[in-house]
Amino acid sequence: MIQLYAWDTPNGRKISVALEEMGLTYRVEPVDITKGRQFDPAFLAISPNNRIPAIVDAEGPDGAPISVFESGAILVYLAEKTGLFLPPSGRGRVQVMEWLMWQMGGFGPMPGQVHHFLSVAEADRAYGLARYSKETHRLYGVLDRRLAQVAYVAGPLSVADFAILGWAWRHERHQVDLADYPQVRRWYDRMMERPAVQRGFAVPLS
Ligand SMILES: N[C@@H](CCC(=O)N[C@@H](CS)C(=O)NCC(=O)O)C(=O)O
Repeated sequence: MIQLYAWDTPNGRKISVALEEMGLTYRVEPVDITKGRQFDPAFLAISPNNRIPAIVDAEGPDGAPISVFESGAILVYLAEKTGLFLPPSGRGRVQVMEWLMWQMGGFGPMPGQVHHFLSVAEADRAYGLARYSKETHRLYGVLDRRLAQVAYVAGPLSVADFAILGWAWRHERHQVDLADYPQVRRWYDRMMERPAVQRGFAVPLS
């Protein structure tokens, strides 16, 4: 049994989608980040950066419990545990890692800043919103060009798609119209048609 510490956010949804796609049994432990529960000492013991998501797997690699924080590390951990959605070596693995790191370093932090600047007083908004919106659109363009060449970001369906999907799910909130990115639209619709993805987005996280 895996415990998923999460909230209903892009980074939380990446993991619920992955757990469903991998067919793993898990229990959700909601961490209400709107009430500061991410600073509770018990949560900090497994997630020292006071962010969701985190997991505790009662059966770690050596049979003993293990906790994992950072969504990218969790996705790699779960993929290696199950042998799914991440090749064990070679070029295929490199491509998954490239696109997973691309998401973790950009396609998440940048739209996240758009969400932030949309929420601040108008007087404080203009520079930050313009800067991070421009960068968010650049990243959607990168993704669109990639998806013109391949069905999924790393070729076969992988944990990198789950990571990117968590943020693309919020495209309306960061004011991106998928009609401007037709390859992303095609990929997004195809991903969202998957029954396990639908379960991953439906499971209550809050
Ligand atoms: N790099 C981290 C980012 C996680 C993150 O930013 N989580 C947000 C919710 S999506 C959070 O927990 N925020 C609480 C806070 O800022 O204190 C990951 O991918 O796991």
